[in-house]
Amino acid sequence: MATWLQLGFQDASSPLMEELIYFHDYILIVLVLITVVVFYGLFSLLFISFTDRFFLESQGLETVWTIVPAFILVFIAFPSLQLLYLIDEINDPCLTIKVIGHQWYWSYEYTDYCDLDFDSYMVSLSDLSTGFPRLLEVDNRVVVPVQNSVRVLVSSSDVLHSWAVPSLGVKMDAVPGRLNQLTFLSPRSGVFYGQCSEICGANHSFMPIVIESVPFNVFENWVFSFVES
Ligand SMILES: [Cu+2]
Repeated sequence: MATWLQLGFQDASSPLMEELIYFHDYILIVLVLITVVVFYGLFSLLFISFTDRFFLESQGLETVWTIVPAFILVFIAFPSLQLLYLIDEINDPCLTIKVIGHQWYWSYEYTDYCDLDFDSYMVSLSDLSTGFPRLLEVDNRVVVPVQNSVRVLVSSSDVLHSWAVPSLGVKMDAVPGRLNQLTFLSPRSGVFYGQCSEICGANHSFMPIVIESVPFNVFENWVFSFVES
């Protein structure tokens, strides 16, 4: 969960997010190096008196400042593509959840074990218990088994929404008439918060996502309790 004045990413709760943060840090190192070199060049132009104002053409110099950036771009492009394909990987999921975006709540369907479906509304401020995060808690959480690959099918019944959980490193557009797919795996138990990430109307800010990652037997009990009630 994001905390007050947090500027960086949330802590990773999935291998995917760990890779994303690692890639982000790597890009930042490249970025800082380039910025330093460019600014050094700019300021040295202002302050040194050795500049040759009649220096017109240099094939050698132009070759160098074309090849070097191209080389740097290759070193960014390959890890980027690798990560892109890693995100798309569907690796034998143990569970499939269908998520439908509505104005303004999410509904979830578990159809692997039985016909289990429910709506997930935000808990309003007046109903919120002490200790729960404001505008992020929902009445029905999405419960998933820990250490298992979970596939999520995302769609919408009305307008564009986006199902996003930052600490798991997932964000998928919910498009009416289209079924999008993502997978995540949470190696640790916990509660992960997310929000709709595509502006969808007046209550866009009030349709959060809460994922509860629990051991498999707890997950089974949750499924049974749902079916019995
Ligand atoms: Cu929205």
